[in-house]
Amino acid sequence: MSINYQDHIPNNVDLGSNRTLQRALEHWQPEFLKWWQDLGPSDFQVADVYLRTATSVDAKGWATYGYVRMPEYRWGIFLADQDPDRKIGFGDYYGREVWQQIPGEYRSILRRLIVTQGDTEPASVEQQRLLGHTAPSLYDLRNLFQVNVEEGRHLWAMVYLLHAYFGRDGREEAEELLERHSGDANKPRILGTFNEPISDWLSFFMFTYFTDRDGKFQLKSLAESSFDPLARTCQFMLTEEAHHMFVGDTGISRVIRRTLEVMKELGTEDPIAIRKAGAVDLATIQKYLNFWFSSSLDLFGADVSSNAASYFANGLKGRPDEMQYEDHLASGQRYTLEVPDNDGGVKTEQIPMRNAMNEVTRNSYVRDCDIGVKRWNRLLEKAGYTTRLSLPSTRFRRNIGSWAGISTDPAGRPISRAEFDAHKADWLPDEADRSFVHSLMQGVFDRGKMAAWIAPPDRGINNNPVDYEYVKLH
Ligand code: BYC
Repeated sequence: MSINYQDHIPNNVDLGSNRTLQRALEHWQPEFLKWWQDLGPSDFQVADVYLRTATSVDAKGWATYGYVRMPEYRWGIFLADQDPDRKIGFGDYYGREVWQQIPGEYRSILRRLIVTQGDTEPASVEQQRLLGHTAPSLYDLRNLFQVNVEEGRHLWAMVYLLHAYFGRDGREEAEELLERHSGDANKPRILGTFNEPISDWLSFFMFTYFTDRDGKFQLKSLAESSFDPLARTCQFMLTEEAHHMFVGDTGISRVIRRTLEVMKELGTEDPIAIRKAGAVDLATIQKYLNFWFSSSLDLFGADVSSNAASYFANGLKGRPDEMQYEDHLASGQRYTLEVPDNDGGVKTEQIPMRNAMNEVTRNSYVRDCDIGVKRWNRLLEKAGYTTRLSLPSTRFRRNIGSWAGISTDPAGRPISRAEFDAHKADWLPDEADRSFVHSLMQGVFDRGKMAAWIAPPDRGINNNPVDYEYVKLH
């Protein structure tokens, strides 16, 4: 079904034929807009931003580009087309018809999953709300706002499911999605990473590389769901999500490229000299990487999870790209896990495969993260330097799962708390690192100009030049 833009809420779910649902969502819409004004991007609401807007769910030509004031963005409800032959692809209901309605016994766990997913979307907008003021260029400012409006749309995607399939409970959850706030001591966002401040652009690029990539893997897992409307919703969200990770990937590449230029110009790798010249030294980049990667690893949940086992059994949430696995039941298999032996070492444990689904997904995620790191390292190699960036071990600085609270070095070697504390500033950004990075954050709003700590992108958006007026400030 094509997207109907005449409706108050653009949609391809024939909202007009369900007056009750339409009214409920129209009631939520002003609350969303109020939230956007209060906690969305600070200022810039009257700027004309060169944004893409979804106009169809086809893989080709699904979006148009044009100047939009953010509060006028057409946030809508778009589900990938229904496949009438789609069957449940894994778990105890393998091979049966997918569900168009939720079986009563799974209502509350499915609601919890949808709420958790939904909660991350406005959280990230809240985390990034002040970044516009320190954008390194109009190109970057536009990308920030593109990411923000699409996270807003992803919130709409989850709110639609809550309203359409969960009755009164769903409507209440939708309201609460606007009541919890990132970093709020009394009503924080559900998952840890989404309460971390993002107050500089290096963190923003790390977040869009590492944390949005968690989004990719969670959405892929939900796109396999036995509950078909959720699967179709997530399929389309993945189309938009790709750009967010691109922003992170190219953002980090551009920071590194600029650092390398400065290293070449100065003929030194000395971090102090590089900082003095206004670029981010590689050690600091590694520390930010360590911070955001380890925080994002926690988002996959515990490595041994009975929740994950029941999601898999019920078909509600599977493995990303389930098709790549031979055995879609995973009932007799076991998974070998490395866990702390509580004596300063490591031991292995065998657990049922279904209980290890969070870990399986986390492993796929780590492999995907590593692709970017390899690409960044090629920049270092080509420039003739031996320093390399790397992902820390999945045991490092964990707060969820078997390694939660266990001190290790970035290689994953268990160490004493005292040793960890002694080295902490070598591995993770400290106050001095953060204030240095903050000192670089000065907004650059002249057309075609770029802050000195980051290289320009290779190309602009939608075939426009890099110096295009991506945001018209008034
Ligand atoms: N922080 O059995 P466990 C995105 C909770 S990002 C705090 O280990 P389970 C985006 C967990 O909720 C993708 N709490 O975990 C990116 C559970 O609580 P309840 C977001 C945590 O349930 C950038 C309890 O611990 N989508 O889209 O197997 C910008 C025991 O849980 C954390 C999803 O997460 C944590 N890190 O799996 C914008 C998908 N980790 O329920 C957007 C939906 C776990 O007992 N969520 N807990 O009170 C899920 O699938 C699962 O809830 C999780 C955890 C993967 C998060």
